[in-house]
Amino acid sequence: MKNILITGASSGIGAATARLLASKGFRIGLLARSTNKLNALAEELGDRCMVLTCDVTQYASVQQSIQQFTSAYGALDVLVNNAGLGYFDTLVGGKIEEWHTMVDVNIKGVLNCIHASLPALVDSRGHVINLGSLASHQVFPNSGVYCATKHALIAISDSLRLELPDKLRVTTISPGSVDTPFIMSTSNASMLEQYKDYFAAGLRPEMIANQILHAIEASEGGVISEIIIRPNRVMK
Ligand code: NJP
Repeated sequence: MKNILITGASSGIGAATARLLASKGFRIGLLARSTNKLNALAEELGDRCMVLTCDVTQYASVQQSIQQFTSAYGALDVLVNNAGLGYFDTLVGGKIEEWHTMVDVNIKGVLNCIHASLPALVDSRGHVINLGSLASHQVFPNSGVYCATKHALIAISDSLRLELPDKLRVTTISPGSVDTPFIMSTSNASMLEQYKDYFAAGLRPEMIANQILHAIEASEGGVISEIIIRPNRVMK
């Protein structure tokens, strides 16, 4: 049974993934900042999971969480780098603090988790799964900085794969819009109004969880390096 750490497990795709993987008998580390939400999820999932309250932008806290996880479970087999956020806005009207936050969480947070867990992952010949996006491949209006952060994840995934081809499996999961609280971070009221229904009509988070499970269960000798999953509708 694999030991799997999921960042951003308190909500949306991360919580759906934790539910699915726990139902398959994996041991799960639930990492995010919202302790109450994580505790509620842990109660639902039973004793095969642990709560790790952590802000991925804080390297010392990430290190401590990974240490806690490996001490308790003996190994780390899969890191799901799912914590992330996006603020919809134009570049011209955008807020610098929001740009910094997206870079801090979506890029530096992912790098913090990879750096702190790489020795354990190499030991277990483990698997890194990074939550990219269609925005890793395409630039959409009103989300330039978010798209830049998700483009960076492709470079990070590809670099890991190139450097450690026989020691690490690396997968990028790139969804289109998913119906989660993700869009609610947007502070620009007219953008929120513009995109709310669009995200509500997106993929179900459970569909992304299924793809993460599929990548984890892929047979040895082959690696699913990327999965792109889009809602089957016309893009506006
Ligand atoms: O969003 P949401 P999703 N430290 O808001 C956590 C990507 N994606 O599930 O800390 C630690 O429900 C936050 O936890 P908390 C997206 O870019 C989405 O949709 O307690 N954790 C929560 O658990 C992201 O990478 C769509 O507030 C931090 C989680 O992140 C991933 O999917 C489309 C944190 C966010 O849950 C999951 O997003 C797409 C921090 N500093 C890609 N900051 C989409 N929804 O349409 C946030 O292509 N979190």
